[in-house]
Amino acid sequence: MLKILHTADIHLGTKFSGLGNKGNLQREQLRATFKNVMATAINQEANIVLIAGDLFDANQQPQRNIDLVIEQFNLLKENNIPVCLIPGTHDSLDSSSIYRKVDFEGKCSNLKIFADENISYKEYPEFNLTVYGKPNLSNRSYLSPLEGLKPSTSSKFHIAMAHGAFYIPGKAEEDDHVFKLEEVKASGMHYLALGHWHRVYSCSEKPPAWYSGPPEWIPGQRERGAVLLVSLSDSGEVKVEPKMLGLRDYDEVEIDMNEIQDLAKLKARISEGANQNLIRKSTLKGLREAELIVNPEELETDDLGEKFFHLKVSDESHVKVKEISEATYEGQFIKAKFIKLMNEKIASSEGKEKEIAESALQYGILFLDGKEV
Ligand SMILES: [Mn+2]
Repeated sequence: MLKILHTADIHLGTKFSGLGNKGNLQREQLRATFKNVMATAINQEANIVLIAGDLFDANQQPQRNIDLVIEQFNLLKENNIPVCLIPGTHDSLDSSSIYRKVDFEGKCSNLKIFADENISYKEYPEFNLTVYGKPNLSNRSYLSPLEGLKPSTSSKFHIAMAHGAFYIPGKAEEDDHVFKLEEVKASGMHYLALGHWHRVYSCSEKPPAWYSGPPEWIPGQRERGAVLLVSLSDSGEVKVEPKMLGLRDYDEVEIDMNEIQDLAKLKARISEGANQNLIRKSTLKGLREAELIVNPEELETDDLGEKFFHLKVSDESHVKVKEISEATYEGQFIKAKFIKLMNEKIASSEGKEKEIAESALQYGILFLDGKEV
């Protein structure tokens, strides 16, 4: 039995400037979760650790992140655990790559970085395993990271690492290091450890090919990532067990202001399910009563904001105009005409279309009154 810890997209050095004064805390948490990933490999007695790209968020890194990686890889070494990595799209193997500036392999004898332009491999006879991979040479490429992949040794187990986008018709951008299901199927691998997509996702059952996602929350991520504990039995059976190690979580809540009568109700809605490790983006939509004054910045920083790790409130709602009738705007030809036309439209439509027409009337009046819409 062979046990692998597969991680990717850790993005050490992410700045988190969108988190304001909490950015520093999340930068530290990213480092802490990385340590936790390595500790998990040791606790779970993994035979090997695979990092499928984007260990770093950028090729420019503070020395302390470089030191952290070296320290942690050496911790694996003390526990007789080798580690393989490929440069991804954020830490690609270009001319200014961090992997050219720092001799990680010289400082961590248990580390293999796949740096050949084409697929290369490393054998681990003690595990009857061969690992395959190639680096991303730039942020963008039309080449498949699986091109040329095939079993090249007599090992029992063959495992590949790749960093790129799984081809889904109409979804993938052609120059995003795209690979196809056919390539996965024809690879002859027992498992493919993928990086690049920031979510846990299985592309193929046979052979299993998984994205792990980032272990800790990074900007733009909507679903929790994990590390994957992959066990391969002698009979060739593969088991993939996602383990959520990240501390911080993220969600988005949209609030229809048509349903909110006062500030207390608004606060109650925003704080539903709040916790100290949650990053929440609340967007206020629709039409709101004129009496209800909303100040996003105040909401973010007062007792409401303190219920979250970070709260962002965006106000996209508009004040409802009371009793719009032609009579109100008598003598104002354009407004009166607009109201007449819109009221006809409202009367003659139903369902979603009616709602849109009603909003259009409200927004149109705001606009004609010279308000910012
Ligand atoms: Mn990434």
